Amino acid sequence: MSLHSTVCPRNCYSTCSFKVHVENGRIVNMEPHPANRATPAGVCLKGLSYFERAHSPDRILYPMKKTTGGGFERISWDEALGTICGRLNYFKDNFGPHSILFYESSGMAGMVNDFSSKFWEMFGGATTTYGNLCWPAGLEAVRLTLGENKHNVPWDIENAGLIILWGKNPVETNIQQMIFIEKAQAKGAKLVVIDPRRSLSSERADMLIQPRPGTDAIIALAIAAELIRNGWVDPGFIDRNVLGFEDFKCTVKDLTLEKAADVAGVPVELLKQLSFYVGNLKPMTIAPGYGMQRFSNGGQTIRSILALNILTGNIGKPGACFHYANLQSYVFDRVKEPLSYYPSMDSDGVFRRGVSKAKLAADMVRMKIPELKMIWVERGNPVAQNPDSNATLKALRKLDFRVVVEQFLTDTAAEADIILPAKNMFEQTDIIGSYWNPYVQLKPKILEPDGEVKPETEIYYLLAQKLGYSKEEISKWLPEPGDENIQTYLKQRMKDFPELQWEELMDGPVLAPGLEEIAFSDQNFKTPSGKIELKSDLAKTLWGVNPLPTYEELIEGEERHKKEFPLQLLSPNTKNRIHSQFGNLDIIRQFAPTPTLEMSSSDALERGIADGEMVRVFNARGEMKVSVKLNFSIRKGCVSYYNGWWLSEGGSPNLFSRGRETDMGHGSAFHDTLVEIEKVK
Ligand SMILES: Nc1nc2c(c(=O)[nH]1)N[C@H]1C(S)=C(S)[C@@H](COP(=O)(O)OP(=O)(O)OC[C@H]3O[C@@H](n4cnc5c(=O)[nH]c(N)nc54)[C@H](O)[C@@H]3O)O[C@H]1N2
Ligand SMILES: Nc1nc2c(c(=O)[nH]1)N[C@H]1C(S)=C(S)[C@@H](COP(=O)(O)OP(=O)(O)OC[C@H]3O[C@@H](n4cnc5c(=O)[nH]c(N)nc54)[C@H](O)[C@@H]3O)O[C@H]1N2
Ligand SMILES: [Mo]
Repeated sequence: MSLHSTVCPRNCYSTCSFKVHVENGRIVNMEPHPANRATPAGVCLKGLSYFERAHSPDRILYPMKKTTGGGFERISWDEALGTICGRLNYFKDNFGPHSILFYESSGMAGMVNDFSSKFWEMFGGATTTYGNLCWPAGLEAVRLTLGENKHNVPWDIENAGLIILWGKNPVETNIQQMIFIEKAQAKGAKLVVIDPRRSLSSERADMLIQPRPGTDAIIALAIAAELIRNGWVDPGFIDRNVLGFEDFKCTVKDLTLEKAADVAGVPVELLKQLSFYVGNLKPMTIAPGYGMQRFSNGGQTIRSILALNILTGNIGKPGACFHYANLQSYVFDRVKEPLSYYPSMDSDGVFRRGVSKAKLAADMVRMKIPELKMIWVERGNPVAQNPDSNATLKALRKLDFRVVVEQFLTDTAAEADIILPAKNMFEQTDIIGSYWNPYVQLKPKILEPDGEVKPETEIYYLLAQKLGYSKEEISKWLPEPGDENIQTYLKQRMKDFPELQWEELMDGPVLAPGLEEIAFSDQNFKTPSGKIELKSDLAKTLWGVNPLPTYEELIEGEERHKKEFPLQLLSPNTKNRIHSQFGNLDIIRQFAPTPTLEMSSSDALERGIADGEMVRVFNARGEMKVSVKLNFSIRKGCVSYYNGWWLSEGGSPNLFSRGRETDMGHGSAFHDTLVEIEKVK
């Protein structure tokens, strides 16, 4: 038996460290890794399901090709790569390399992913994507205001006197954060949750405010105005550090709590109480979620909420923090959110072209000169996870050829002409950063894959050989097959950081070099003015939004749509999945066997719908039939359906979402979505 330290590479805040015991090529046990102060409790249910996931009978273990009947049959690697090579050459010769779309997403984190882009660069380019489905509106909002995305270490929340989970549901999405929240509560901290749903996190809270979705900015701005009126601000901090306070004060001065309560549909008493808390309970940590910024006004909303930390001086001190994203552990790769990759001839003479992830379907169809002919999908499930599933299916079907690298037969893999079997987390060495905990972590290769699974690096290497590139040429771009070559590459990259030693990383997590436990404690802000930019001219220049934080009405929330499709569809994350992963495993299915839509009893009553009945959910873009669960915990006028369900399991919430970008950062406004619901007769 052997024991290994490793880290979960899923796209999740926690990025838990854990130890695995391996016997006869299989995992037999897992335990928490005590060296990670942020994740001492070990992995969640999904982590435990890695037992099943690694050896699931449903896992794709061999290259497959689509049969004429629409099913899949096993083929050899030689045939798979030969076919792909033929198509790549044909499209490149006849239409140019940009007729091929390289689509990658967030299914597996790690530095080694960079080699995928290297292959396409070697190939002569390809159309790629820009933006991101997840968090970029908020990232850009924080970057514009504070200059950088970083926050205090997770365990610092214990020092807070007031914690606001503003549109974040850590009981499901960041379970380890609850450890520190509960410690703070034990010391007397107040916990406030702001969420249209009575989420599992709100069960632990002192106060729950349930706003109409997309109205958080007006709540934050009205509270800001109240703080200014009552003198509950920190003038010393503002004088020293803040640009634009007077302008801000001027724009919010007439905004009342009554007005915000009216727009957001919440009791004004709660806003009064919350204003008092924000102004008087110190220090304050606000943990804003990513769910809340997936609206057309998402960036401005995050800027508005951040204003509360700024006015009260709750930045750069223990317990005082805006916990959006902590990118301090990405030491190798300062996360760069590309502003845009519109077709351009760059100064290096290379033609680059990108499609927006948020508008994937529409952009794919729109591409001309050259038109898209082929897609290569890796680490993503765009049919289920990108907006407007029906449009995505249509765009995929319009292509001549589709390759999907996958572990399971997802909705996207089902569209492929060729599926290549993808590695899992135990089958290749990599280094993993986290956007929440502050460690650099090593994920060693500890299992030989079942079947004929190969990591992407090897797939690309073999493909390059098939395409006729010489060994010398390939070696400029890709490592030779074999995990030892990956390790050599990672060790090479680590040379810049003497604090990071391979042997230590093999034992467990290592704090990121240069880590600031209390972010911004030096009051150094990397904005154009060097101050916190409450007023950001860059916000206007780059994104055309007001330089000051403002409240903007949601686009799809206009009255004309409200009549036809009166219900706002929320599609939050569930503890049972990471997006579209894990739901197909038996261990998870026992807790979530079938997709269910949550609806308020009062909306159901108006439609003659009873608990447990089948309903038809529909809007202009799609429909699905699922069972309904009635409760009083969701705000009237909203319905909720977890994202991650596959179309083939009953329906994705993205059947209804529109491909639309957020106000900044090229994010995706998934939650600006309206539907109607009727009983299935
Ligand atoms: N178990 C699990 N954990 C995960 C993930 C997962 O899929 N499963 N995904 C990871 C990833 S990639 C991400 S991006 C994060 C997301 O982490 P979170 O942001 O915590 O997750 P969400 O469920 O998207 O949104 C949180 C809450 O926002 C609420 N909400 C929706 N609209 C509004 C609004 O207008 N205002 C307010 N105030 N609240 C609103 C929802 O009801 C939901 O309860 O989680 C990460 N962790
Ligand atoms: N309606 C709605 N839609 C949403 C959201 C929402 O809140 N509402 N949230 C959005 C957010 S925040 C995110 S982050 C995205 C996530 O959406 P995606 O980025 O598409 O991620 P996943 O669904 O987690 O994983 C995609 C696939 O990667 C595969 N995979 C795992 N490891 C590997 C590997 O090593 N190699 C290869 N080739 N494949 C691998 C998995 O099997 C899985 O099928 O969804 C977005 N979609
Ligand atoms: Mo995400």
